[in-house]
Amino acid sequence: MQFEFIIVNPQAEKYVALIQLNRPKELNALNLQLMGELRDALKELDNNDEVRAIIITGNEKAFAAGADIKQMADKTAIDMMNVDQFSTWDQIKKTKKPIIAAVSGFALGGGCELMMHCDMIVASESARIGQPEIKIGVMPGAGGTQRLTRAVGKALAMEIVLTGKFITADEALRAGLINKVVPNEMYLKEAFSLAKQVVDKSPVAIKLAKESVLAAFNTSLDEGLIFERKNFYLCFASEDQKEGMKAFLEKRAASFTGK
Ligand code: DAK
Repeated sequence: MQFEFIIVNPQAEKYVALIQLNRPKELNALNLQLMGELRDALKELDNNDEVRAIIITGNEKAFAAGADIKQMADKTAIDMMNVDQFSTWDQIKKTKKPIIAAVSGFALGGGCELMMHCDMIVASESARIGQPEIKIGVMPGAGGTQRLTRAVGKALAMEIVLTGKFITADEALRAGLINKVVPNEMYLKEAFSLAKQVVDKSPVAIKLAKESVLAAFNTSLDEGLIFERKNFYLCFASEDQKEGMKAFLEKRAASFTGK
């Protein structure tokens, strides 16, 4: 998979794909081409049976410093509305395989929103996270007000969105926004280690479990419980369920095929 602004390795490790955002001079600002490439890569990786988890990363200085301000500065409201950006955000949302963000440096604006679209987040100590759109006369537009508020609660979300302040990785961890903070040289390694703990499980059960956790954001508790139950029953249609339980009873490691 050849792209200009992202580097994709479908087999960075066994069953684990890596997408690296690659506009380092612009701190990985998310221009439209990069977003289109990200959409196409995610779609392809989601359909690739050899991929069971996807890591999205940037570089040590920046995960992504937001949407490309140069590209947006002169746009009208109608231009913004007509740009096909949501196809990428929608693709991230509908990707069935787990996505892990490996974040170092700036994760701001659209970069923070991209990070929050991922299922788990590993950050380096130097990560600086925020929604600074307010400082340039706008506000979050790709889910920041909604996902951040659900993750960290109203008080901190208001502070981040209304002042544009950055929070540190430790603050993000304490607020429940991210999974782990590790020394700078470890964040990518830690993301692979987390991915490894996912990809040796049943891909069928992983997909159904991811879908069920995400359903919690859009349903009442009773609806969510019904959804979960149906996905639980569906696991029993898989060979992986038979293999998983048989392996447990035979006291051996299970070998899951995703069937
Ligand atoms: N866009 C374009 N270029 C950027 C950029 C960005 N967001 N962030 C940094 N750069 C560029 C800088 O212009 C500079 O380029 P040159 O001047 O060298 O050509 C280079 O990257 C290095 O940046 P700095 O010189 O500023 O580096 P510093 O270390 O001094 O500062 C910084 C780093 C991250 C604090 C600073 O660059 C900064 O404040 N950047 C802007 C952060 C920001 O405001 N982000 C939010 C952007 S608005 C939507 C989808 C998405 C969005 C909205 C709607 N829809 C689907 C509806 C998202 C909106 C946003 O993210």
